[in-house]
Amino acid sequence: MLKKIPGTFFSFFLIFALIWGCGPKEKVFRIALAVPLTGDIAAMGQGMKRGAEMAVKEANASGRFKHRIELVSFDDRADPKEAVNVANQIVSDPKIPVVIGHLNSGCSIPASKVYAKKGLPMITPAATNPKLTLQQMEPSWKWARNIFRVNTTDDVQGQFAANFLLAKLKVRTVSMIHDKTPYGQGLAEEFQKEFQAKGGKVLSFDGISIGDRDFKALLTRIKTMKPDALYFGGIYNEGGLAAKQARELGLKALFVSGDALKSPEYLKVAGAASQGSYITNVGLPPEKIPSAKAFLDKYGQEYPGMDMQPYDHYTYEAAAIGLLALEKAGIQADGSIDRAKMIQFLRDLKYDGVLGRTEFDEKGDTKNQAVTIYLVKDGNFVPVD
Ligand code: ABU
Repeated sequence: MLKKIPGTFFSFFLIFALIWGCGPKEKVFRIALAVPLTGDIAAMGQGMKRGAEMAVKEANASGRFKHRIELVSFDDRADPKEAVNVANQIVSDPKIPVVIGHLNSGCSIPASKVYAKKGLPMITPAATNPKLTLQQMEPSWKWARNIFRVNTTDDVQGQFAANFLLAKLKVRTVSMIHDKTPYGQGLAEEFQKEFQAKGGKVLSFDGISIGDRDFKALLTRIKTMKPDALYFGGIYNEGGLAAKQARELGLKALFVSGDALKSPEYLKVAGAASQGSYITNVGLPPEKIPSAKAFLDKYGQEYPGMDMQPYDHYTYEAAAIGLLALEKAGIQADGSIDRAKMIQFLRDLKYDGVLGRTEFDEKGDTKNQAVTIYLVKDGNFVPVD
């Protein structure tokens, strides 16, 4: 009989732990992160995960929450269908007050409707296609305006690049390549509109596909047109190969692209051909924002030797803002989450963080419309004043 006591005690302990630790009374909130964690652009998604991890770690260490905060990461593989699957999993968890993501505009747009139907606030730190937030202003949008974005958009970024090329680099003609995604094509179209409106000439406008690896036939045709610049709308794998093959073919045009090439991965794929490229990114360089210093120092300590990807600090900020909305407006007396109150809190937000001041306009876009252009010099992105 005595021998049985420890076993019985252990069983009781186990049942108690299961009910208390993992059951409905568990004192935990889960911040969802939905980004590509595997596949061709996983490097950017993994960087975003590091940013979100830092925000969650800080929230737990601060003692602001009676609940433990957990980060739950979902891999959308940069695939719109998978993004919708992931979104359905996220909205079915009542312990999730907010979703941070997605990276791709092509994933964010379809997933956002799943979140909207359940009133779940969504904060993207990376998707730049303007339609993501604009769709909420349509009369057909029947739900709360739940979508927020801490980075500015491709209309702003495309216009900035067009004006910089015309005014500062005296570029008059461009050939354009895009990857036919809402981001790559959308950004290229915004650039094209502004460039032509200001007197520039677009000599060609061609779509390639994600996963294509050989652009030599297209680049050989473009070479015969002798453009001053080659503008690429897309992500670093295809963009890096296009830059590399253009150089190999002796195409002299300046290589220009957007935020999804502001990644160490672009430098690796393009190699020496990255030298002299001009790459825009949304926002100011974090090194130039005094309030970002603590984040940058901590990032170096937490992830020594890891290069920052373009959206790590944006994801940190988005997660920090989501957590603030949870703390100040979301948690109800009975421990449940009021997502509608969180959305209202985000509408009224004035937040000073690693991106500088974040306030959202009526669409849910940040009012911070800074864009920076970087020149690649000796394997580094150097901001151009
Ligand atoms: N912003 C560039 C990559 C993500 C996207 O908008 O598709």
